[in-house]
Amino acid sequence: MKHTLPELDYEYTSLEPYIDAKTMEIHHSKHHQGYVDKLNQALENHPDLENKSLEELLKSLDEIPEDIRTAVRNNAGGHYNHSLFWEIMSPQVGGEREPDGDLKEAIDDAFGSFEEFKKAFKESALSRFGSGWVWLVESNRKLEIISTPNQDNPISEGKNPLLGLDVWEHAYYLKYQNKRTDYIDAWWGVVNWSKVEERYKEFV
Ligand code: MN3
Repeated sequence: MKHTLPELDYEYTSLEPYIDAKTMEIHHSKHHQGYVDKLNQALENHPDLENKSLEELLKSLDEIPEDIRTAVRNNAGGHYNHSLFWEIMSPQVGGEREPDGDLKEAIDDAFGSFEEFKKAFKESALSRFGSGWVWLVESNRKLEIISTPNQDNPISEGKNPLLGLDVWEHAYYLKYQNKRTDYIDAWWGVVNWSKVEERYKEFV
């Protein structure tokens, strides 16, 4: 079974002005497609791995044959990370965007408040040197913020990603150039918290 590029639930223009259409188009149709293609290529002569889910591949990277381990790590990671990224964003429908219900409670418990959470998340995103991701993860029924380099995924550390922000330059450079901080501030405007809460409920 070949891995395929997931379709978006919205248009490339839908996240404007927070994320511009050109960035969305290149990011989805070129970058993400590239991870999917390279993953399929890496798995081509490994029928035993072809039917594994991305989670299964990422959970036990040390069981992947050495000659394709790096390719799987980068490209199964890239495929999973971007699929999650598209899913936890949605067009702005007006009003303040905030977590709700059990997830809100868990965020308040772990970080003090939503504002404190956003501050810590941003700090982590700004201190990630070079390319990588920042995550809100669930681990042993607790929420944490972690960051990973390249396309590494929290699943490989035994943690469940609920929300992830891509801080590779390709995610923001066209619109925000070197201003990663503006990109992070804007991004809160398109986070789909009900999707994040759905994921949270799967794990707790
Ligand atoms: Mn990306």
